[in-house]
Amino acid sequence: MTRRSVPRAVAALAGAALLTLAATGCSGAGAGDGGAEPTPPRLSVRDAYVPQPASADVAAGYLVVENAGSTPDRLVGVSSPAATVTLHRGEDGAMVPTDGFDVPAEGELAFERLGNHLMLSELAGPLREGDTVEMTLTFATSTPIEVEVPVTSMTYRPDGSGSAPDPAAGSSGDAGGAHSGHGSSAAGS
Ligand SMILES: [Cu+2]
Repeated sequence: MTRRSVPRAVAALAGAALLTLAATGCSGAGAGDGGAEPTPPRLSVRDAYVPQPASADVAAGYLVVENAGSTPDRLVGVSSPAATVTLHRGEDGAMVPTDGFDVPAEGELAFERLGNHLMLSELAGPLREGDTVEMTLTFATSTPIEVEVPVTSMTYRPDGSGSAPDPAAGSSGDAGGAHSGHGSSAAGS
């Protein structure tokens, strides 16, 4: 289940697949799955968060877009009343603006720290832990999805992996909620 993103590889593959499809006309990806009708993209969003920014001007947002359908889609834009949101690709520590991110069929598009992220600039006001940022995600195919994204502590990570739990992070110390225990977030549907 640890299918964390391999952003560049995935994007490249998906791009190639799209080109192939365009070149060959219609018909499925030809993946010998005989018979099964392709299902349209079925998207959902989870693990959305904006770490409380150190800056008054910019912040970053992260989330995961899941696609339960057998057709890929593409995130082409994000808007919010709280900020100007642009899509940034993280590459070797640098940020590169991009016009979209592919959401693979029966897969997921994952934004994560030091990687691809939503760049929030021109903040309408300061963002503090406990705030909520409304975002509308726009896709090439699917209808837009609205998400209420919680502003978390600066060091928050959705899975706690990568770094040991920070004992100094005194807030909301839900000890014991090992997996998926972020019941307090208002995100979702
Ligand atoms: Cu950025």
